[in-house]
Amino acid sequence: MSSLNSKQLKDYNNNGFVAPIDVLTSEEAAEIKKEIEHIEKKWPNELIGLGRNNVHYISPIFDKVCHNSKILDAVESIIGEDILVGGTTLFIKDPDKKGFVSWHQDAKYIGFEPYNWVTAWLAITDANEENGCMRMWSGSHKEKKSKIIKIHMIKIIY
Ligand SMILES: O=C(O)CCC(=O)C(=O)O
Repeated sequence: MSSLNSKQLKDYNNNGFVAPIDVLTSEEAAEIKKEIEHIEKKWPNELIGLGRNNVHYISPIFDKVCHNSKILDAVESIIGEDILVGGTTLFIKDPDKKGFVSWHQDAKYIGFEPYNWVTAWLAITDANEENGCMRMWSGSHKEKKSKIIKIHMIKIIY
């Protein structure tokens, strides 16, 4: 079922993104955060580097996120009902870490062509400019792929 209205679709086409979309209840967000903390405690070296990719393969909680009907309905509004999850990535922003994600275009790094896929960026805790929210460069999807290098929540690629 498509869920984006015509204004949201227009925003998506003009800006390259649509936000915010209310997806998780606070209970669901808390469950996901608890799962991350559980994995970090039980397997302290797993959610590091490439280990942050595709956690939905091993975690039923993350698998559930991939099947979240609110996300899928929004994705369907853009690419239709034939949907495949291409991967998930965790961007864990611990308060004591100074890391950052520089400007980049996902198309340059993800490796799927043609570029008819979408990504869903999902905040598990409150995200703001002080603690590391995502910033989008409005309209940059209409420009050629940039030469900006990616240095380094959940991202789900549909
Ligand atoms: O969460 C961020 O700050 C960046 C996420 C990101 O790079 C991405 O979704 O491609």
